[in-house]
Amino acid sequence: MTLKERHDWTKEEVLEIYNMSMMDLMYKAASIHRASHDPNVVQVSTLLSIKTGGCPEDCAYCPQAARYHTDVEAQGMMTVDQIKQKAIQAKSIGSSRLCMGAAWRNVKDGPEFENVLEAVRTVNKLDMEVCCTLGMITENQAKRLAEAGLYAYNHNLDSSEEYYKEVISTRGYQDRLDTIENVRKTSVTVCSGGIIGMGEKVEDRAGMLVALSNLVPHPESVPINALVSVEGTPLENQESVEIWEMVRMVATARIVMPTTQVRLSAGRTQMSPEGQAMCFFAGANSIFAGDKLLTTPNPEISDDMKLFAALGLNPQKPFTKKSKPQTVEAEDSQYESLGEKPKWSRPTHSISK
Ligand code: SAM
Ligand code: DTB
Ligand code: SF4
Repeated sequence: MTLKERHDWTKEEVLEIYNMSMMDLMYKAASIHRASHDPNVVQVSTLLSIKTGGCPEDCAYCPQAARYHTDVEAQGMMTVDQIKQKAIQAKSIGSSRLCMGAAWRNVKDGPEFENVLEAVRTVNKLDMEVCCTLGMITENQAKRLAEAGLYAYNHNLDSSEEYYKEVISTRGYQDRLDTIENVRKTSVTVCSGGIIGMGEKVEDRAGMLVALSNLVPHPESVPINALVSVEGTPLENQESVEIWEMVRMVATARIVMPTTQVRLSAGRTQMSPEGQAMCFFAGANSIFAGDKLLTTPNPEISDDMKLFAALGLNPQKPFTKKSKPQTVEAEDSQYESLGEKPKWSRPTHSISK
């Protein structure tokens, strides 16, 4: 069965899928999943916060926003050597990808970005897929990351365009789309998804999936996060999502974006092994492993491996979906730091949360 990538899903169609009977929904999603993926293989990635906290943005869900009083201790940029050690550790637990996160609104040209580029070169040479999530980036910054050997760039749409305004006021949805477009001008793959459980309506979840599936081509990976409600953030009292909602969201993402890797991301500590198994059956084929996400807890690797063994799942090998990028050394680089001062938007609304 070859499945045509559709970019014209309507919100009504997506809602109809999301609201199907659970048995029909899981069966449909699992059938579509099998046409493009090995159902017994799950990608394992490790997250690493290379610059933590102190972020100027007001994302209502995020423990790293400087303006909220959370337990997160701000930490400056890690050295390349520290990052390399963490990458080696991640590889030893079976991760094929390292995703490096920085609590930045956007990338600024300068020594910290040069450090990130060097870290990308170093981790790519360890034969791991390298992903970065650094906030908004320009075309030149995306090209420099690609040259260093970046495999993927994560930049989430987070919710529907309408609900985004309720949880973030310091940047606009279009800035997110523009960054994704900048990544698309390079060979770097796109990782973009969002969060459920922030108080949004089911229509917003459908709206987010429509926005993601409108991207041409579809993002190679789509993380579905369940909100981790952190004390001190505006969303601290949000009730955790029910597993059924997670299964529905994963299954719907799988159906509208058949060849994408759908990642069961934040929120797994709240999910039973059986609940996670349902998500894998419904088309999730990627997880974050290791006892920490960026700043919040994640299941122990030993528990994940027990679950993999019980279900007969195998970790995906690196570069299964796309070949390893070449690393161009700094001295041979075609693109230089432009010292850009991009004008990312400054919306004027305030958030209701
Ligand atoms: N600062 C960069 C940015 O916002 O693009 C990169 C790091 S940011 C922490 C990456 C993503 O983590 C966010 O877009 C959001 O989807 C997710 N995230 C942050 N806090 C979360 C939380 N409490 N629960 C679930 N997901 C969260
Ligand atoms: C994504 O969609 N989820 C990850 C990754 N991309 C960067 C981040 C989850 C963060 C959860 C909150 C924390 O640990 O700080
Ligand atoms: Fe900053 Fe990213 Fe957290 Fe928003 S999600 S506050 S941009 S680290």
